[in-house]
Amino acid sequence: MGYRYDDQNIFAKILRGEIPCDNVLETEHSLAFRDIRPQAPVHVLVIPKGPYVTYDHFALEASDAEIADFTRAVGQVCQQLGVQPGTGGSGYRVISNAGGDGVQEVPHLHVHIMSGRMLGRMVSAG
Ligand code: DGP
Repeated sequence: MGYRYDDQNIFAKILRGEIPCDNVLETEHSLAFRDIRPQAPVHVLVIPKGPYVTYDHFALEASDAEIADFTRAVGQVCQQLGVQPGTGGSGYRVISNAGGDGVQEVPHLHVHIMSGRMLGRMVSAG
């Protein structure tokens, strides 16, 4: 079965300017903004502008230009937020939830960049 993109999802509405966001970075193919329900002092979402549902969808079907832009955008956001451990930042975690087991709420690919507190182990049950 192919990927089916719902263009009424909340991030599609943000991309169309129908609802506002706290913008962190915009590039040709990507947008970064603060999560509305932050789970860490720093909690930013990075999304591609294209209609991709999950990370695997994007990784398999996006153009090289989109993939390069998105990957660079994640790096630029980390730089902008000052979280890079290599340059004195306190570190961060990048997460992308997909589907049911991944507990994905919004069906438009996004990576969470979280930082600013000790984030604990990678996965907790429940
Ligand atoms: P998930 O799909 O489970 O990876 O998480 C979706 C995230 O999106 C969740 O942390 C809350 C955030 N979110 C949901 N609606 C909005 C919104 O309207 N604006 C912003 N900035 N974030 C949102």
